Amino acid sequence: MKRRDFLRLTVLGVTSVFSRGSAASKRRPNVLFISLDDMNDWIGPLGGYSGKVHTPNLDRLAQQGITFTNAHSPSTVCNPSRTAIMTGLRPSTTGIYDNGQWWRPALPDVATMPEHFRANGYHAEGGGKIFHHTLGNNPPGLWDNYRPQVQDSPWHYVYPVPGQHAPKKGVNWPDGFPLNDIENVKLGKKPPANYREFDWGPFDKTDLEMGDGQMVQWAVDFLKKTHEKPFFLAAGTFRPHLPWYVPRKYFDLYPLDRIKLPAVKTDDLDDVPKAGREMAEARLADFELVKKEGQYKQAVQAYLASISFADALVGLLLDALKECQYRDNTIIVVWSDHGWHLGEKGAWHKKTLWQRATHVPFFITAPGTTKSGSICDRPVNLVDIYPTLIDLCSLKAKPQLDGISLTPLLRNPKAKWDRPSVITYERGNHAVCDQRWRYIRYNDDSEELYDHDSDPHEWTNLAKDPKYDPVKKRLARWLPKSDAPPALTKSSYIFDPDSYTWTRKEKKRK
Ligand SMILES: [Ca+2]
Repeated sequence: MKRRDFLRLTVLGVTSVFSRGSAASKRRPNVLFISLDDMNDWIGPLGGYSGKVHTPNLDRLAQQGITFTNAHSPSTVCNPSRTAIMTGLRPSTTGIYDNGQWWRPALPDVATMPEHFRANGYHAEGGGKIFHHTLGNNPPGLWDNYRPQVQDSPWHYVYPVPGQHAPKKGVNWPDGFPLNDIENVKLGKKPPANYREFDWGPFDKTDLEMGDGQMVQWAVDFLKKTHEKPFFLAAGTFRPHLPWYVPRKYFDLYPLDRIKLPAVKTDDLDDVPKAGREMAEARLADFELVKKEGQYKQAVQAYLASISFADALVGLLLDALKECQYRDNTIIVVWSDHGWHLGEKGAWHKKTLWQRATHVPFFITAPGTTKSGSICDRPVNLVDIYPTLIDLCSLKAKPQLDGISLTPLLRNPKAKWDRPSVITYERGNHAVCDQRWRYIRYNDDSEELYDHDSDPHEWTNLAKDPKYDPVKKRLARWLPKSDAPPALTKSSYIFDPDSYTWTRKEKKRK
């Protein structure tokens, strides 16, 4: 080796050691963690709606970083999905399968994402719907500061007021309830299954007057301030969750004569096993009521308006980040807790294992790691967020988590990726999705198999065709090895909102 080359290598070596040292001493990245509620894939970057949808801010976000076009939620209802995302543990590991269970008493020692960030020197602040919104799911002590949800709807009757963990008394009915004028809703009769949320219509309010808008304003104010520690800032909107109340201008984006209804095949469920049909039919009466009342287009319009409202709120957060001192050192993660059926496969609501319920918006912008405008069609799951953030923020590893870090895909969206995405709804029912197929196995061993290359609507169940046995076998290997027994239901506890404690009810003595 010539002396000059030796010197050059030495200098390079010294330089790289130096830069590693300076990177380690550099402030770790902040995280802006945005959660959306019940937002399916009817958004610009995912193209799930056949008409024109207005999501300019999610479109802009897609341009900034990476869009996962084949991302799925861990479950298809709020509490199990959010518990899985925030603990990094699937429902089949925790036994949290539905909204009728409290996650904290079932998992007293599990460190949730904000707790793990705090244990690693971060300031963690949360607002709005991050964990499930009903009483008993937002225990104090998870965050350095938590700003409870402000509701615009009757959900308020079970929800704490800001700064308190106790429930607010009384019901927050909007003037003129129900705005959709459905008689049964007015009378509080079934169907619908839950009349308190079964409503839609415009509010004459500004974005920031809405509960979600107030939460976003709080997050914007947070970003404007100077923070000593790196932060994990979580902001969760409630829309597009029912009831679909949003400012009027979002309804005006979707004239009724331009509303496209989802494609539905009339005999679609004939080749679906009983377990799947029961999931589809759980809210059949709700769907029939929508149609009988002549409200189908209005409901689709209101859902789209709610998507566009939530999109505008994401835009306020993106703008605030762009204008603040943290713009170059903040990771942005945006996700929705599951999708929503508006008639696809005859289903209304969530709680199925099909594409419209499991396929979700999911975006990450990680300065220095993601490239702008990347698209990744590898199958991923939101349970992967926790290990990904551990990786990106150099937090202490948690090898027991169920997901895996997505950083290889953040760097190279086309990286080889054999791992499918697994979705669970109730005990022992799972879907396994890879880049082409969806395999569903229910807890009675009945099955479905769909080929997305030829059947994007999942209309033809191929599970009974022996030709596809190798596909089923390959995907079945990824089914959870065990299905944890369900955690205790809420009825097993007495919950005291003032002390925020859950006490097991004593078993009745003879
Ligand atoms: Ca939800």
